Amino acid sequence: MCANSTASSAASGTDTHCPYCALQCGMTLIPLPDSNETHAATRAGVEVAERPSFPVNRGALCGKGRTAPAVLARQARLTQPLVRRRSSDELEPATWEEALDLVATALDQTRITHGPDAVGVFGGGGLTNEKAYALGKFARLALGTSQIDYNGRFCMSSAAAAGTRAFGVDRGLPFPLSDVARTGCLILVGSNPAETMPPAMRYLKELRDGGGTLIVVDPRRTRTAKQATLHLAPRPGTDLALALGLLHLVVAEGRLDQDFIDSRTTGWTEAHSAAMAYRPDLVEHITGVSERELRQAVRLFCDPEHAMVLTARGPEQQSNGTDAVSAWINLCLATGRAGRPLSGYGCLTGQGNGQGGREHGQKADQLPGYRKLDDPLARAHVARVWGVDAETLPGPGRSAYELLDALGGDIRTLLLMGSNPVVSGPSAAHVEQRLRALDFLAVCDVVLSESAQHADVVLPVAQWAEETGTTTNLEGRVLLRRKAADPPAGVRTDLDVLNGLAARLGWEQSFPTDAEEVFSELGRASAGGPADYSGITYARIAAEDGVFWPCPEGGAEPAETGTAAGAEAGACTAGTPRLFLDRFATPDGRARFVAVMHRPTAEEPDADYPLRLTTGRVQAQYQSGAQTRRVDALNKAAPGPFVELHPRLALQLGAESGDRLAIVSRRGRAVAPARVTRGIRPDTVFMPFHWYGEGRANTLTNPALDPTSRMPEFKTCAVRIELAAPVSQDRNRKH
Ligand SMILES: Nc1nc2c(c(=O)[nH]1)N[C@H]1C(S)=C(S)[C@@H](COP(=O)(O)OP(=O)(O)OC[C@H]3O[C@@H](n4cnc5c(=O)[nH]c(N)nc54)[C@H](O)[C@@H]3O)O[C@H]1N2
Ligand SMILES: Nc1nc2c(c(=O)[nH]1)N[C@H]1C(S)=C(S)[C@@H](COP(=O)(O)OP(=O)(O)OC[C@H]3O[C@@H](n4cnc5c(=O)[nH]c(N)nc54)[C@H](O)[C@@H]3O)O[C@H]1N2
Ligand code: SF4
Ligand SMILES: [Mo]
Repeated sequence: MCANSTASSAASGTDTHCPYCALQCGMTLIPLPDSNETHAATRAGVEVAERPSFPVNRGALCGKGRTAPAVLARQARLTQPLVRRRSSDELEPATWEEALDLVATALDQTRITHGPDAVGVFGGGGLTNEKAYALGKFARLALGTSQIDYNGRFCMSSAAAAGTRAFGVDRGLPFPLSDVARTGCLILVGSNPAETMPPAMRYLKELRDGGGTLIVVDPRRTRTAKQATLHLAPRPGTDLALALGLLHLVVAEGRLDQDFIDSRTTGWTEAHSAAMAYRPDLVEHITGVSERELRQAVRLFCDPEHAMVLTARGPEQQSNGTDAVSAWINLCLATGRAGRPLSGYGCLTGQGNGQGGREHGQKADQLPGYRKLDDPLARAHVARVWGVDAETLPGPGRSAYELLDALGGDIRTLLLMGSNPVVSGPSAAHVEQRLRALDFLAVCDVVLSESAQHADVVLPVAQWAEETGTTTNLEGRVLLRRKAADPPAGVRTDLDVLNGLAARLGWEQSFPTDAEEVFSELGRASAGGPADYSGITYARIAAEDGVFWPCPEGGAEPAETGTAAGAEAGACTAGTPRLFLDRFATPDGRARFVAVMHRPTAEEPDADYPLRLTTGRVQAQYQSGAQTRRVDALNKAAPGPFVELHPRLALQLGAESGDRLAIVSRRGRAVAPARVTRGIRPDTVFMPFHWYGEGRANTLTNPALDPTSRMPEFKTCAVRIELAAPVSQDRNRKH
């Protein structure tokens, strides 16, 4: 059926993409000649080579991509199903038959005893489009539950919500990433690509080399911020006030693009009145960014012909995240920096399939093609493709954190596929306790993650280089990950797992195991929706190094479908590389201003918890670390948690680099060594969230949710710091 699904044995290697982040760097996997059974335990049968022809990363890879095959080796991963035995309360090896029977029985029993909504499903933005689609369909069809959501809720959901309300559709970047190098001024808000997407840094360098300017907004002086023309370092959680303050100055300094506002937007009057309250002195008071810096930012942003704003998790993972992104979008609209070549707003999506994973139905309120579950026409269309009555489809369910919080309450059984929330969820000790309170937990994973360790049944699955599937990168470019090696004996694909469970629940025919067959069904289900994939085929992706959605079936040939600007750029003419050049995706074709006002974070510092904790990433570890903490080279580069703090704060505490510090919030206490640096605000501390145990950052974080996106406030909570262990007396204290 699928020409690409057999392992390539070509000595020249197999072209594919990295398993990790949303840049989805192109790479070639070369078979290792001496990969025999002995070697297979400790190393993979392939190695990574550069693939310079792929236009996004042009050959460059970060250390995670280069070492990704290490997680294919047998010793790093699960190779047989595990079942918790009553006698020992331990996970012990089992056959696939037994494991699948147990899971199917638990799912079925829960439905019968407590109703279908007592079964929960939790997915991941790292799953391929085919898996995400099949998982959403499995929940609605085979389980009949409304209770499905996924970890993308913790990722870019605030930007998605703000993008949809402004532009009518949410595609992370509405233009190819390479456009960034040719704009006049780029504002990067709470984004640290030097750690999180290193190969993208070349576009920032090209921008600077070509005379463009870069503004970085980050409470920390990151390696990205060090490249900036101007670095603004607001207090965490105050981006909303900052963007409103910039808009206020744009008006005050006569920098509005009134023609653009009149011809291509609605809602300016209200947004304008809202912004007028944010005088520079007030904004300086809220954010800590000086009036002089605010004025400089407005000059840099408004002087050139083209300019862009890109947000990432900094402003988004806040209880005011959706409004914060709206405020940045308003700034773009008021200055005519949207819907034009080389200008616009975008969000840097995070996970490998962070874009596609949010389009095809593993989200609580969603049907494939970015359709809404509460839209009768969408229900009718998808029900037709699935061969069922639309009446039988459940309605929208709870958001990710609300779902996790309900485990052991009205949700009794959970199927977890593609996430490790015991490390990555907010208030993680509580999440862990909720997982333990379930009647039954089934986990499909590649490795025995910290969450899988709580399971009743663990199903070991194939990954990345061992199976074919598509992902959609941060530009909305649909890519083909090709199979390059056979999985170890004993593992099955996620599609096989869903098929095996569906068969036991009486739905086998609806869950094919061939990825290309699933993709073609996904295309039909998405037809006519905002994220229309119906014109995309594996062959077309292969021929064109990716196809940008929307790409309806029967649309013009690729070269014509690309807009004039797309054709001009040369590299990418497949599908729709650039959105909004003629009209926005709203009913009237106009972008919508949203009148937003600043509001403080859910937990402002006080006498007991006087500091702000923010969290994020380091280059050598990925997310919950489930995969990258199994790679020696990456552990060497980033061995464990730490807490970054300013020398002035360190002095107050009597601490220096290396001292064990206890960081305490209302949720709990974490311990990590100090890393003293001038590159952070003195009122703020930072921890990466990649580790479990005493250094787990998410023990501390606040699950306060944004009212629109339901995003938890990962990027700000109030903490205090104490020395965790006596400091030796004979040390020379200098900072
Ligand atoms: N090495 C590595 N790369 C990754 C990942 C990984 O885990 N490791 N994960 C991938 C995924 S899923 C994602 S979502 C992306 C995330 O990519 P990024 O968003 O670039 O990563 P973060 O480190 O979470 O946050 C970015 C910056 O936001 C800053 N920040 C904190 N609070 C605030 C605030 O209130 N306002 C502003 N303006 N900035 C703030 C932090 O100091 C940090 O430098 O990375 C992807 N790439
Ligand atoms: N404090 C704090 N917390 C955060 C964030 C933050 O900035 N600060 N960021 C949030 C963000 S943006 C994100 S995206 C989340 C991510 O956090 P998680 O959802 O925990 O993400 P991963 O660690 O990537 O977990 C993916 C799991 O799926 C497994 N896996 C990989 N590939 C496959 C596959 O093909 N099939 C199956 N079945 N399993 C697979 C991996 O082994 C791993 O166990 O963390 C969030 N948590
Ligand atoms: S930047 Fe992202 S996609 Fe590229 S090699 Fe690194 S982890 Fe992989
Ligand atoms: Mo993410």
